Amino acid sequence: MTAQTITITQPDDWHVHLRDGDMLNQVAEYTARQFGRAIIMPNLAPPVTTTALASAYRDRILAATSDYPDFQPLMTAYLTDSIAPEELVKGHEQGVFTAAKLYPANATTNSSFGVSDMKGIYPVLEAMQEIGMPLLVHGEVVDSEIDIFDREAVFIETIMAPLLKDMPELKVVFEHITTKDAADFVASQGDNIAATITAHHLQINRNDMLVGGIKPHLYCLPVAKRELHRLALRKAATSGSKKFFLGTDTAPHAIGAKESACGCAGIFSAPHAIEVYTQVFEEDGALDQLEKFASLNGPAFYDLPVNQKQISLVKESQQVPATIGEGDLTISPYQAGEILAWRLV
Ligand code: OTD
Ligand code: ZN
Ligand code: ZN
Repeated sequence: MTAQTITITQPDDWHVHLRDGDMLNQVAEYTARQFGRAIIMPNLAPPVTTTALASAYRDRILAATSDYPDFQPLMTAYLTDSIAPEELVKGHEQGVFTAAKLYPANATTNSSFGVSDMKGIYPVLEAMQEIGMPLLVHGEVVDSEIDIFDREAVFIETIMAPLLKDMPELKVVFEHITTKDAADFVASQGDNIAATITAHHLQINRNDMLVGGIKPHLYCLPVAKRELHRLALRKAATSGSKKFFLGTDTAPHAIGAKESACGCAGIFSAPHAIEVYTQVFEEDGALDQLEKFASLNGPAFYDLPVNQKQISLVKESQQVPATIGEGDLTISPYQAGEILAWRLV
């Protein structure tokens, strides 16, 4: 008997952290070997705030992925309190910036330059609304009084809903949603609002991270929530709704930075991302919806053509390596040492 195989349009990853320097060179090919395009997050230190910085970063990514010459990094601008609307419009017109990223100040890794006052960047958001440039949002409030597990739900109420009321035509991607609240909110909005969902948030809940010993490699932001939220995310991803698409939020940190008294947030899921998503869709009896989520809904939202190539996955088990990379940059990948059901051909 030959193993089951599925073939789909090549997917894209609509949310990726590739880092820079040696780490970039170590991790970038894992994304480029699976995905046609990737939305590149701008949270470098210092962040990618200008067209010139983004253009130079894109060149470094292209150099790091030269074995995959068809791979296209799509760049994003990091919004700050002081970014000028003209800079964004210029970068978008020149084909450098595909989108702009909103980090509430200090919400996640390298986000201290993020936005502290939404109203302060309204001129920027109005310009984006005007030219149809998507706003990508890390949707968590950062107020110290708000419980970490409630930060996404409170963001919807206090920031996202008022923003969409003021900017009804703005295209917004609610990135890496982790709650039923966010899935329901996105589903209830117009076609200009969509969301990415990570592979890990479809598989893990907060017990996986905290029960039986703390698992630092499953710590990320937004943090995994309770089981009812995981189930709601699976329902949204596999529903066939064009509002939900693939974004791994792969975010590599060296093992030492994760296994620490103050461990960094981030899960490195790039090496086997498409296999993990495929497994999730198969488990939910929704393999027929995988191509929409992974390869069609994203380009439709971003007004880009779908990829010409196809990829195939075969139902053959494989073991995720215990570690990836070398020396100081050794990383523990998502599901290190575990067995996956599918393999990218
Ligand atoms: N979450 N880690 C990182 C970013 C994401 O919020 C995110 O997009 C990172 O390390 O850059 C993380 O846990
Ligand atoms: Zn984020
Ligand atoms: Zn991210």
